[in-house]
Amino acid sequence: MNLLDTSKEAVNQSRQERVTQKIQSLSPMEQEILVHQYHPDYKKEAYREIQFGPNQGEKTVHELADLLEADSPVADQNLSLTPDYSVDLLVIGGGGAGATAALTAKAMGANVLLATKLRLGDANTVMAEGGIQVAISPDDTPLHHYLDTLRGGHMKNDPALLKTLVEEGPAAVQWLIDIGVMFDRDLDGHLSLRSGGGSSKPRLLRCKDYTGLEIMRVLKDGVQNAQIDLLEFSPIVELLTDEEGACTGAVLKNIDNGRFIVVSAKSVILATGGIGRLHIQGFPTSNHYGATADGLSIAYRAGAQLTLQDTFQYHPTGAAFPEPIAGILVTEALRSVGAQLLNVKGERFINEMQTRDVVAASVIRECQEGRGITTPAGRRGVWLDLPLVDLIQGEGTLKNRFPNMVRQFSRYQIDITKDPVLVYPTLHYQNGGVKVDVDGESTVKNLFVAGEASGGLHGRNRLMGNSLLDIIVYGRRAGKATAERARKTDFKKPTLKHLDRFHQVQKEAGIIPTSVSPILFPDYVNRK
Ligand code: MEZ
Repeated sequence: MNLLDTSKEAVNQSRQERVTQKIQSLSPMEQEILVHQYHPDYKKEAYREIQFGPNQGEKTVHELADLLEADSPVADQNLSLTPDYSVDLLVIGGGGAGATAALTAKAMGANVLLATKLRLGDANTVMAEGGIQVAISPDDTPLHHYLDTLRGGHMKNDPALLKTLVEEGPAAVQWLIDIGVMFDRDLDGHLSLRSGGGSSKPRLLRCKDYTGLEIMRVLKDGVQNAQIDLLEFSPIVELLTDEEGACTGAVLKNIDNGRFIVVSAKSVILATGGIGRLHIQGFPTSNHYGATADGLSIAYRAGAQLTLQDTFQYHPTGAAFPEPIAGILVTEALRSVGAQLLNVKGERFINEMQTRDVVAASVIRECQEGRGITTPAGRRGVWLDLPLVDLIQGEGTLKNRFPNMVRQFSRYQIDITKDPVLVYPTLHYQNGGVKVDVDGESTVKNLFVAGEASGGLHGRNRLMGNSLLDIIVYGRRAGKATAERARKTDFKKPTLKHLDRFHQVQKEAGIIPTSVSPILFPDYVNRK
C-alpha cells in the first residue's frame, strides 16, 4: 500500500472510536495567532498598494490591484453614445442578487432591463450548497445573529448593513417561501434548521445540499414569468456617467458579435458576483466560471470607493482530489453534522465548527508542516471523514441529505459513505467589495451594488449562509430604492467623462496601462 492508502486506512480504522470525541475550540487569542500565521490574507508578498483612485495607498492582492488600474476596453473606441435601450433600471448580473433586484423593481412598476454575462442563473448563487442563515427559531433572535456575524467578521462588519440584514432576514426568507422555494422540513412539517461554523444557534435553512440551486430555480422562473427584458451573453464593460459623475447607464458587449450596446438608465445595479476565477495566490476556486471581479474594476473607474478589498474567504474544504474537481465545494454542512478533519497520521487538529478563516488556516498549517497528504497530481490536502456522518446521524443520512456530495464524488468512483475525501482550502468568496449604504447605493450616485460585489457587511470573514441572505435582503432593498428613484428622476445624458478623470489620475500616478479590465473570463491558456 502507498502512503495515501495507508493513511486512508488509518482513518477508516479509527472511525468508531472518534464518534464521541470532542475537540476544544481555540481561544480568541489562539485563533488570531493561527490566522495571522497561516491564512492567505496575511501573506505580505501577495499584496501591494493601489496606486491611484478612491482607495489609493490601501492594499489589495496583486491580481485585483492590476485590474483596478487597468484601462477601459472602450477607451479608444470612439463609441457613439446614442442609446440602444433606455430604461429606468439596468441590472447587471443574472445570479440571485440581480434576479431579486429585477423582480422587486419590476413589481413596483419600474421598466427593467437585466443583462448578464452568460445565461440567467449562471452565477455563484447556484453553487451555494449548505443553506441560508436566518434567525427564525423560537430561541433565536436577530441580535444573536448579529453578534455571531460580528464575531465571525472580526468586528469589522459595517454595523448598519449588518443590522439591516439580520432584522430583514426573516421577511426575506418568507418572500422566498411565498414565491416557491421548498426548504427542507421535519416530519412534522416545521422548517428544519442546522448549524454553521461560528454560529451559536442552528440557523440554516436548506434544500438538501442544493440550496442555492433551488433558490435560483425559483428566481429564474420569477424573472421569466414577470417578462423582464433580458440580455444574455452581454457583459458590462463600462459605466456611463453625467457631467457631475452620477451614473447614467452602461456599455455592454454582445459576446456573439463583439458589438457594444449602449444602455441609458436612471440607475444601474451591479450584481456581478465574485472574484474566484482570478485564482488569487494560485488557489483553486469553488466559483462559477464568470467570477472575474468585473464589477469592482468597473465601479472603481467610475470613482466608487471599495472597502475591505484586502480580504478573501478560502473555504476550508474544497476538493483536493480527484484533479477534475479540484477546488469544488465540499459543503460546511457536512462538518455541522459530524464530519471530522484529520491529518496524514489520522489525527484531528481543529474543532471543525470554528469560523472558516480559522479552520482554513489550520488545514494550511497541517500541510505546510508536513502533516498533509499529497495527491497523485501533487496537490496537498487533509482528510474529511464523511462516512462518520452516517455513523453519527444514522445510515442513509449522506444519501438523503447530501445527494449532491454523493453524486459529485461517485462520478469518480469515490463512495463517500465508505471512504474519507481529501480537501484543501479553495478561494470561495470576496469578503469586501464596493462600499454601499443600506439601500446598496455606492459612493457614485445612482450606481447601486448588490450581493458579493458589494462590501462591508461580512467584515473580514463571512459566516456560512450569510451570502444567500445578503443577496435576497439587499437585492430587494436595491430593487425598491431604484424603482422609487426612477419615479423622481429624469434621464441624464450618458457620457464617458469619468474616463477622462480616471486617465488623469492614472497619468499622475505615472502608470501607462498595458491591459484592460474587466477580463470577463479566466485566462486558462496563459495561466501557469
Ligand atoms: O455560504 C456558503 O458559503 C455556503 C452555504 C457554503 C457551504 O459550505 O455550503
